[in-house]
Amino acid sequence: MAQALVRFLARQWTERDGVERRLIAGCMGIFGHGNVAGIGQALAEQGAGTRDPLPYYPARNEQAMVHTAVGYARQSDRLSTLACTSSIGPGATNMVTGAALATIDRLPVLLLPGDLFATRVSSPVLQELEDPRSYDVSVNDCLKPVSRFWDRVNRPEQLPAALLGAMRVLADPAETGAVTLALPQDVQAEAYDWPEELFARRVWHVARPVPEPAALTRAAGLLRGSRRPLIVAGGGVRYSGACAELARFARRHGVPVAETQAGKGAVPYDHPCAVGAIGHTGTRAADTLAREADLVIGVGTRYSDFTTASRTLFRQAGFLNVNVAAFDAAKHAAETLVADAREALRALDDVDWRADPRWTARAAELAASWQAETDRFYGGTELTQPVVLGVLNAVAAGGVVVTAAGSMPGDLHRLWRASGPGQYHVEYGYSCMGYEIAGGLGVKLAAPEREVFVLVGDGSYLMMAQEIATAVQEDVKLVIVLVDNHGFASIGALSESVGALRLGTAYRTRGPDGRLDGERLPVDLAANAASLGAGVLTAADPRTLRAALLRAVASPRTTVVHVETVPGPAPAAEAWWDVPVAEVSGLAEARAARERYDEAKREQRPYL
Ligand SMILES: Cc1ncc(C[n+]2csc(CCOP(=O)(O)OP(=O)(O)O)c2C)c(N)n1
Ligand SMILES: [Mg+2]
Repeated sequence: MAQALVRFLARQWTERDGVERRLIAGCMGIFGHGNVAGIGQALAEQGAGTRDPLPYYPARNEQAMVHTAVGYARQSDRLSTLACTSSIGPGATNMVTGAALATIDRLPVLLLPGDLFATRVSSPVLQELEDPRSYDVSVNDCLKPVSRFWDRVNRPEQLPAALLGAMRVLADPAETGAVTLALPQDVQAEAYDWPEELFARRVWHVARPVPEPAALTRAAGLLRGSRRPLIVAGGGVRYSGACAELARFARRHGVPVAETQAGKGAVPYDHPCAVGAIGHTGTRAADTLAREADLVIGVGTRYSDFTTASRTLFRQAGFLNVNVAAFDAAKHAAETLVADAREALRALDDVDWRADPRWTARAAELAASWQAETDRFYGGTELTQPVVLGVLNAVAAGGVVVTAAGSMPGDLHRLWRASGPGQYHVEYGYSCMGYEIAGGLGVKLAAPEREVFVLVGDGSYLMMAQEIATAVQEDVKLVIVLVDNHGFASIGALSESVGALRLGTAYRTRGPDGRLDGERLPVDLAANAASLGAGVLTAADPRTLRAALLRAVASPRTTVVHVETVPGPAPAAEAWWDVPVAEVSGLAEARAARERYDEAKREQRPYL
């Protein structure tokens, strides 16, 4: 059965706009009982005699290999991804976090956890959960709520339907996410007479649904009634390949374009209508316009709380949502265009209408003043985090910057200048510490021609640095900028702002009074990176940082540039984020925080 599965996966293709790609371009994995004798044996046996072998990439941690598959899928605009095979038990549950990330980020990954014997003859097996209420439960059931498709193949006969169901969801732009096929270990090893057609080359045509005429008429009516429109561009713009259409639509109709984390880079930062990041991590330009806009045109966005500033940002606007997923289109009681972003923008482009020219001009002025502010943040002489980003931004032109959690996503969202699609890769649906290096590996596997710059904080690095070894093994070159501020700068600041006194957010030893306020931990992250096989460079000021980055770019091997940052000016939030504060407390700090919270909360709207 596992041999059939591997053979099938190697024969699946996607097609969009006449271009065909392998749907499953390879398989990440870690072997143990539950996959070594099934899929492991099948992967080992394929090869010379097979026309399209499935490349195999051994990883170090199962969560990380799902991140790698996600990075691969996102860089491939969801048209190609990787499979991930794990043993039963901990190998499988390690994938739960990666699966949640993929599903939240609307990115296709195929998970193949091993499972208990379908016959149950050897139960309880090593790592079996043993639910006393039902023998039909295994730890793989944890993957159900985080998967868009989940099936357990209890008999070989079930495999063909399970595979077709899995491929349909992986190739469906509206329904995609993690797809799990739980594979009982005995069934993987069973023989079965498969129909030859199962192994025929199969092409999954990725749909570009066009807008319904009546919905288009309603949308045109909304546009004509708007004088102060604002586009919120999400990840869907890029996945649909609609960046050029968006740039043209914005210019032609004079509509400012603000971007979410997933949408950043949809239009070049210097496009005449670009106003940059929106929301809690937004620019003053975009957030000011958001407060005044009379119509928000959401394109391919899921409207996370960071985008809407927890529903405080849009005060006068109605919503027109273009989304291939009806679920996202319907948010905020919007007028909906359930369609592919490129098709919808082409159709809307024909509407004879323009925004108020004073609004368009004001947006351009606000954007220019934000660019001047970015220059100020980028231009310091000390190694603050914005200065690190500025030096990197100048070196990284044309490359891809990758990060996920901590204080860098916010600074990057506001400051980073992306001049084209696919240059900005911040995982912010799950904002998962540990995504950075593993995800960057996936980006580079998908786009070997591009320089990939991974930005990782010391906290995230300590959570999941081990995939450096996988990058070394695969001779996949990453430039990893390790930004060391000795703890959780982001959560430290958040903790202070909610009256939690920065508890547990700095990496310190216990002091004499038992608090974690002693010496800095004697942890040498540069030595750690070198031990995993990376080249290591350090930088102490902007000049040496630039030199180190240029050396890392010139080097053929994965290189970690270790930077210790100093506290300094950084762009502040222009809009709120709802993090509830203790309603009663003995601490004056918490009481003051609650007062600020109650004040901000008054601005929250239901968007009905
Ligand atoms: C897996 C996971 N655990 C916890 C969090 C909550 N969290 C967000 S940022 C952060 C600290 C990140 O520290 P670091 O990587 O050093 O970045 P810095 O905040 O210092 O920039 C934490 C704990 C998270 N996002 N992901
Ligand atoms: Mg840190």
